[in-house]
Amino acid sequence: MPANAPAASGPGDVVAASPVRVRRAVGSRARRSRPWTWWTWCLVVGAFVAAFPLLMILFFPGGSCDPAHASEPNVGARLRQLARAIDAWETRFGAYPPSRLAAGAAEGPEATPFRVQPPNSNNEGIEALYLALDRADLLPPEAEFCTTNTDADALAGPEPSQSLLEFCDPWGHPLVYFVAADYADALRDPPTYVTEVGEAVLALPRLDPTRAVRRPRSYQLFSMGIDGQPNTDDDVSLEDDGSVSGGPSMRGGCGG
Ligand SMILES: [Ca+2]
Ligand SMILES: [Ca+2]
Repeated sequence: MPANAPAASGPGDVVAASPVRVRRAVGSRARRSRPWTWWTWCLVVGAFVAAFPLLMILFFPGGSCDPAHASEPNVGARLRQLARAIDAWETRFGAYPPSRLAAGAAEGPEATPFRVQPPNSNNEGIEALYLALDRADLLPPEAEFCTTNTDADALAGPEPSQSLLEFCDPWGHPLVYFVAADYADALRDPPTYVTEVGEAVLALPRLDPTRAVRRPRSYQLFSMGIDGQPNTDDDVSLEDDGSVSGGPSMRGGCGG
């Protein structure tokens, strides 16, 4: 041992004699308590952003009328939910729900005429569908998130305060509904629908390339699409086999 080396006679002396080991111990404690680095935050934020769409689908499967959440898959899911309710109504009453409010006098439960305040025939098909499903207690669970009242009307009579609602697409436009019995009248005199921005448009039953009416023995239910104009290329509709077609991204096989 060199003459000037300190004597290692106890634990405190060992630490004092090993400065490198002391620095390593101090460095290890510093690493354990060091706050997250910028790349750790990037990983966490990136994982949340990637998972956000999945969380939205899990918690809001039917989408909403908020245009910020609009997408073709959402409107496809919504059309299918309504199709299941319409089929249930048909099974119970032996006919598809009416697309005329006056038909409430002859079809469905509590068969009484529906009177509208202020008097109007806007959005009539989809309003009649909403009322039919509502009175049969067949509204989809998500209905409260996908209704609107673009023409600001209400039922008159025994329920004066009940708004006359329409099912809407994710862009806030009313869905269009026709039952087959009303196709001919609608082709001669197209009903008026009021879009999310208050524009009045005329909606026709959809035709196939041979100019024949689609779904001739049941009903038609479709979204006017993001342009808010019926019978254009971006419409999203329910087909005979229960699939959903139309809209820019639907052509690629996105079934909603
Ligand atoms: Ca209405
Ligand atoms: Ca359209």
